[in-house]
Amino acid sequence: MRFLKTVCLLCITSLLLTSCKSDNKKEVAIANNANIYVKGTMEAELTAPPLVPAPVGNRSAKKLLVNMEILEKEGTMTDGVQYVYWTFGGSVPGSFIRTRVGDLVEFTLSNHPDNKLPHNIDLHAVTGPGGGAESSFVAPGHKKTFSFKTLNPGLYVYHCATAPVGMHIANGMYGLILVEPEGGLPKVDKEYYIMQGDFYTKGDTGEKGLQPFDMKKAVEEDADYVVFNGKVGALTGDGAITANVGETVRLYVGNGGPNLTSSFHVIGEIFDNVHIEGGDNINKNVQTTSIPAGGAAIVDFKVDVPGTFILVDHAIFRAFNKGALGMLKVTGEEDKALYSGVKQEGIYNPEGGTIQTMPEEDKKEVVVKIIEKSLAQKMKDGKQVYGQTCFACHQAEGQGIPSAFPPLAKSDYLNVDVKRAIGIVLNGKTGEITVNGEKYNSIMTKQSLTEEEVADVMTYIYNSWGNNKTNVSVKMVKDVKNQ
Ligand code: HEC
Ligand SMILES: [Cu+2]
Repeated sequence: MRFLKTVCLLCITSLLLTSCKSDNKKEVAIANNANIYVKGTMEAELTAPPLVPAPVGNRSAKKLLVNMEILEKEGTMTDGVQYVYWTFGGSVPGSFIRTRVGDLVEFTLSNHPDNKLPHNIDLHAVTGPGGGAESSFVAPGHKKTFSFKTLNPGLYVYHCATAPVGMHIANGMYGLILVEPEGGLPKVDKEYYIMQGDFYTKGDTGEKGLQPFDMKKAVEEDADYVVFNGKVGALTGDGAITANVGETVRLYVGNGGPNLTSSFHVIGEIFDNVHIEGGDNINKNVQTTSIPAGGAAIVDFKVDVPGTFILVDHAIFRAFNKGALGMLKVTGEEDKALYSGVKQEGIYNPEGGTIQTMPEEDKKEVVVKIIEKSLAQKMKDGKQVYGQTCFACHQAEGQGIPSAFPPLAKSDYLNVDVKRAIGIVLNGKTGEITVNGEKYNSIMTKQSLTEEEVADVMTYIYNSWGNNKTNVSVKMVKDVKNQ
């Protein structure tokens, strides 16, 4: 008995000792960081997304002055939809702050006199009560200064923590602060700042006008918009981030929330390295990384082939219906050994089991004689084609989806020019178009339909939902095809 007790005691003591040891290591590291000598003062460079300030490199720890101004201002959520954003530094997400471990950050938060509300800041990089929130609470027309030492390297979210906290965050009050390790992160060619956020408006997704915040939807986590960098399309078109073939790209990705976790993914790329949750752990060869609300990740990858790579929240309806979609445009030489593009396009014939080349010329001869179907028959067949292909984008009643897919119901664009409409279905369409006064700038892919199917589906569309009742014949389709 006595012997057993002694053994047990020994066990427990050794267990305690080992666990103390690993705790100690961390404490020692942080204590060391706490002791890092601060040499000189400098003003922090602050940048609006998608840009980041220059790397710290091997500069020594400094007293770093951060001057941030809070601005409440109206901005564009998507075409025709305005929103009053509350911002750190005038942008959503707020200005990027870049520090190194051991810096003594002297933070001054100014609340512009035109603002209506008090605000503050909670930086996850701060070791201290409320992450600075208590010391930084500031009324309009005032400023507050507090300081903190950066003890833990990593990528951290900051946000406003003034009640109602959820509402301040939902209105755009979040951003990222990077604490680089001693000597800085490994050098890369391009660095960008991206932050996801979910937004809740009184009107439905895409409903026009100045949209107020909707508390009920926010509580129910029923987001109208899920976007990168504060608005639909912030990172598409002219806003796309860029790189050249052969370069390494690092993305500092944050998630402001307030509610939704991001399944961050770049279509056509694999992350070579992911600093999981913005910390020290590096995971390699990752397809999609999970970024919690109030969390971040650092991802990097080399771009090997040219093209447009789409950044998404892979909870995919958010990408295609709520705005969580951005673009990385890579220019440079193709490398067919790495990515071939379409090698061969042909007709798949399950009966014969072989792939043949497209017999474009022959086909023309085979279908010379076509007996036009009755309107009723065309409507029936066209409806089926619609349900199989067009429906996914243009929706069941041809109503479309605001700022993504134009309506086919009562579409002035459709009704004014039947040849053009047939051409779009035959050849696809890119570039800006205006339908019923709304602008669309997206991509409709070429539909692989027979001429008869095109005639049927166009007839169905023209004879539904208040359109002009054109009866589209196979001959009309042929004419457009051959013109
Ligand atoms: C993958 C999504 C998608 C599918 C599937 C699709 N479209 Fe489209 N369509 C679009 C987009 C996007 C545009 C706008 C293109 C632009 O911005 O240049 C468009 C534009 C159009 C237009 C002209 C604009 C208008 O509203 O009148 C017509 C007509 C049209 N599509 C018909 C069809 C028909 C018919 C089908 C099915 C056979 C179809 N589309 C399938 C996405 C799609
Ligand atoms: Cu606030």
